[in-house]
This record gives sequence, structure tokens and C-alpha cells, in this order.
Amino acid sequence: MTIESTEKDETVAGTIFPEATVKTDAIDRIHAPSREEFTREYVYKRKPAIITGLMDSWPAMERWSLDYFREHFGDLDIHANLQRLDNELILGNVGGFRGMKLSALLDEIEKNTDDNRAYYLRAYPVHRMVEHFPGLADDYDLPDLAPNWADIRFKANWRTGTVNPAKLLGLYLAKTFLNRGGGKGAPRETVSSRVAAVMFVGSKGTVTPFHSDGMQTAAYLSQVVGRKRCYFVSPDQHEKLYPRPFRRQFGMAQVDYRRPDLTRHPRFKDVVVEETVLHPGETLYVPSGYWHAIEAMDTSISYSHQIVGEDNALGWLTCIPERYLAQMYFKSQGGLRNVTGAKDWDDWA
Ligand SMILES: O=C(O)CCC(=O)C(=O)O
Ligand SMILES: [Fe+2]
Repeated sequence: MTIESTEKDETVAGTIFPEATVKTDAIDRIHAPSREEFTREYVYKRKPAIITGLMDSWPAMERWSLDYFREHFGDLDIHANLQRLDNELILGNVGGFRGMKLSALLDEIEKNTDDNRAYYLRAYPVHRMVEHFPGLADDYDLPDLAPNWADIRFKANWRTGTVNPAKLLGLYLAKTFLNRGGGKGAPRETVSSRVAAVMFVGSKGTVTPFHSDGMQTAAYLSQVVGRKRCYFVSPDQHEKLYPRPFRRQFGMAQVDYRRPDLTRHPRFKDVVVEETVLHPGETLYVPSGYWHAIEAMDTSISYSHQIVGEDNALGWLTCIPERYLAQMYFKSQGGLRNVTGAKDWDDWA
């Protein structure tokens, strides 16, 4: 494993919020780590990283473009996230959503010249795209760095003689919960991932405000087109981000990091932020519970996949009963419609 130095000239440290501490060399950029190193140094230490060399053979690197999405998915009905970048943006209020065909959104992305507006297909379930055009599943592959129960191809190894019942229960639940909803008619082998995988297609400037992923899952964010600026806040600092209730279900910061109001959110001034830039061909590893905010620096296409493994399985399992309460709460607050445009989790999946 080699740790490469980050490109300092691309940093905008200081523009985020002048008084917050922004570290620009905290996120390692690692090249094709071994499973052991990755598991030891990043998964178990819950340390974010950018991994290079995982996507070199992905056909997506050649194929994916706005035109490719127009050709294969143009007539998909989607909810487009229309962002006004001069408004307050927090997760739960990332801007309006409008139902349209994906082709209409791609037109908006292409012709946008207003720096204050951004257009986003936000976290669209990949399984729906694969059902529409099965060839998509050939374009990407999941990193084989640590066992991932949310990867539909992952199988517990029955033959080793070390079958762990907790692991099998977790695996069963992961498959049941992460793969439920939608796409029942699709042949399983063509659907390499269901709701565990989501697609992001957007214009320069899209913002995903600070959050930690739902149900303590970790994530791989594989960047195919364009660059994304990524900010991180470690889980132990969550109070400085003023999370909404049910933080473990879905961590949603109430402070807008782009223009924080320190009278409402005074603890934000003590936050330590880690910043890096994700380039095409690179995969961002976001550990379980780690807060992150992401801005597109260019027109961007990314594929994100959730991870449930031994390090976060317990957290994930204990979220399941709480999920129903959280669902009621989020429904009462406008639900996931404010994050992905979907009515609620079931509609989204
Ligand atoms: O790229 C984005 O806009 C958000 C990605 C994200 O939050 C994730 O993959 O978990
Ligand atoms: Fe996320």
C-alpha cells in the first residue's frame, strides 16, 4: 500500500468557514491496498480514505457520460433536485424536487450557466436503472476489500468450518433489508446491487450537506465523471453539527456549513473539518457514522454503494427496531422526499 500525497493546490480550506479548523492532509490517498491493510488501517479504525486503482477496468470509465444516461435512461421518471445555492442547504432541506424524465434533467445540467443553481439526480436506486437497462451492471464492480454483506454477491463461507451464527443472521437481515422493495421481477443475477447502490448525476455545484449515512452503514463513493470536494467531520464531534433526532438512523446536521449561523449553532466554530478532492477513477471510503458533505466541482457522475461488515454490523442491527420509529418521525417531517425526492423509504427502494 502506498500513501500518495494529496494535491494541495486544489484546496479551498478557509472558504468553508473562516474560524473552523480545516485540515487538508488528513485523508489518505491509498493505491490498491491489500485486504488486510485496508481492514486494519481504515475499516477498524473508522478512517476515511481515497482509494485509487480500483476502477481502472470499469467500462463505466469509458462509457458513462450525460449522453450515455440520455440514451439508456432518458425516459426514466425521476425526481430532480433543484438547488438554489444561495439558500440555506441542510440535509432534510436540500432544495426542491420536481418530477420529470431524466432526459429533461440532463438538458438542464447541460445548459446551466447560473452559478447559483445546481441540478441533481440524487441517490437514485441503481437497481431501477439495471431493470431498465441490464447492460449497466457490466459497467462497474464492487471493491473486494472487506467482506460486505450489502453486496448481493457476498456469500458466507460455509466450507471454512468457522460459520458464525451472528454473521449468518446479519447476512440474512442485510439481504432482506438492503435488498427489499422494487425490482422483484428482475433476474437476481443481473441485479448486482439493489437499494444498497445509488447513482448521483448532477451539474457543477451540487451540494450534499453534512450527514452520516443511514443505519450506520459505511459507503464506497466511486467517482466516474468530474471531481467532488469532500468534507469530513469525525463521529465524536457530532454535537458540533447539531444533528436532528435519530442521528444513528440518519445523521442530518442542522447547521449549514456553507453559511453557519453561530447564534443558532455556536458549537460549530470549534469543529475540525477534513477536506479532500475526489477525482474520476477514485473511490472514497466513508466509514460508518462519519459525517460528510460533498460538493461537485464539475458536471459529475458517481456510483455509491453501502457497506455492512463486521465493524459496523452491530450498530446496523440495533438500528433495525429503531427504524420504524425513525420512519414515523421522518414522515412527520416531510420524509425522505426532502433528501431524494421519494415519498418515503419504501417508495425510494
Ligand atoms: O456525492 C454526493 O452528493 C453524496 C454522496 C454520499 O453522501 C454518499 O455516497 O454517502
Ligand atoms: Fe452519504
